[in-house]
Amino acid sequence: TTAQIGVTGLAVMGRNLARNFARNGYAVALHNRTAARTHDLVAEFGEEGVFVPTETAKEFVAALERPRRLVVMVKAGDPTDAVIQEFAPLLEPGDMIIDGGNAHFADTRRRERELREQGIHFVGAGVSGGEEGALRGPSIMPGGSEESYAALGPMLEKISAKAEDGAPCVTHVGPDGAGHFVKMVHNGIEYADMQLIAEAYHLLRDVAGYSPAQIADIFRTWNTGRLDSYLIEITAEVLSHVDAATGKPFVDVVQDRAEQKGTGRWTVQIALDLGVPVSGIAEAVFARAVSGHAELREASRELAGPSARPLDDAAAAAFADQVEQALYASKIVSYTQGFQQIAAGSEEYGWDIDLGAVASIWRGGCIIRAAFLDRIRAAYDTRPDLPGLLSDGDFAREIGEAQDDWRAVLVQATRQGVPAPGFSAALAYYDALRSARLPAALTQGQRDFFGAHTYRRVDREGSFHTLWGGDRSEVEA
Ligand code: NBP
Repeated sequence: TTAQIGVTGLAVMGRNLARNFARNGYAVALHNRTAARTHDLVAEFGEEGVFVPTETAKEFVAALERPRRLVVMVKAGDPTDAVIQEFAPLLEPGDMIIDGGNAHFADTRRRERELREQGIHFVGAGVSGGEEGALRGPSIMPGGSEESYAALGPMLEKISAKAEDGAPCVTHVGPDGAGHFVKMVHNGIEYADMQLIAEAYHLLRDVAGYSPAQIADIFRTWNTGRLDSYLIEITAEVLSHVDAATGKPFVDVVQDRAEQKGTGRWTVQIALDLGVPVSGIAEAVFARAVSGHAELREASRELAGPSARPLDDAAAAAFADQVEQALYASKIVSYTQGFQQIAAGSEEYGWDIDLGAVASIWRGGCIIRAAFLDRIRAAYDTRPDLPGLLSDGDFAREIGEAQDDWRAVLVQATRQGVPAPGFSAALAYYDALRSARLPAALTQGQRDFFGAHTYRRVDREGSFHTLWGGDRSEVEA
């Protein structure tokens, strides 16, 4: 049998992706560095579809119809380069290598450029949804050439998740590294979403005094409204779970140190390079870092805290409603920032990314899937040149309606000493954008004072410098 597609790298993601292709009627060639994984897959799931197991790179390549479609699902970084080096010499012009791993987009750009010289299409494709998504339908963010998408798109559309309106959660994001860039920002937004939810939980617990089970119910209620999303849904599941060994709430027996694999950090690093303020994502990455500083936290436990007391029952219920407003408003801001970063990357690298299409393919399959994304899609579809989500009339109105409660939540958080870095960073961004005048004028004055860095005036064109060390007269620079 010749296979229409091949998957190399059959750990949890690759295996499930291969099964997904097979279940959708494609003949799938299989390969893994360690052949045992290949044989295990066929032994366990062989009846799900047509699999062509192979052991060597040569056999694998020979099993594929031309032009070849070769999906690489190995550990990101050096293993991906090793696999490319192994297969590229065996391929012919027109063949496609699809990297579905979590590659850094700069690596994807380099690999695409190198393979293009050989006539091979390299498609860096972000895949979101974890192992369950890989099997039942992920959100897929492919970059690479138009030509490769023409050959791959229909297959990807078939195996991808479908949004509620039936639209496949895959689109050609843009050339070279565009897909992995968008996947990176997706993960950054995921970090921000998780942090905001964690803050809401923390406030409901330590300010309002609710139990994890009660908070699970609050999240379940929220999930029937505008916050309806996968992350809110699983939050309720996690919060209502009881540890079998101790009978305690599960969240109380897990160590409070959040780990990370690095895509959130990449998002912030790249945002710094691009000069895009993704403060919500940055606070989420830093919050995980703070949680991990065990010694520092231990040494700081005796630091003075506020004397305020938790709210009484009536106040707690009202506060919970306010937290919903704060969470929603902060979420609007973190998506505003994330989409801003995609727009900036698109501009910097000439990707011409359709922001509405990105929102559309995140509606299903991926971790941040939510009803909310349909609204973002609509906002960009109505106005593709939207300067930012906060410029959309509906989002502006909603955040305006939420802002009093949002501020009230932060007042309580501050008074009671509960950290809410995500909520506060989001509000600071909102207030900064709203401000007619920012203190940046003073910053410019200081820079001119100590470094003669010059400034621009509000009333005249040109660059100016004040002779701070002399008679303080102004000169044109
Ligand atoms: P891993 O990231 O754990 O990678 C294991 C696979 O890489 C195995 O097939 C292994 O072969 C292969 N491999 C390694 Br390690 N070094 C190799 C080398 N030098 N040459 C050839 N093969 C090599 O697997 P995963 O968790 O399934 O993830 C696959 C990719 O998908 C990663 O890039 C990951 O970041 C991404 N991703 C994961 C998730 C998720 O939820 N796990 C979600 C979205 C994306 P072996 O069997 O011979 O050791």
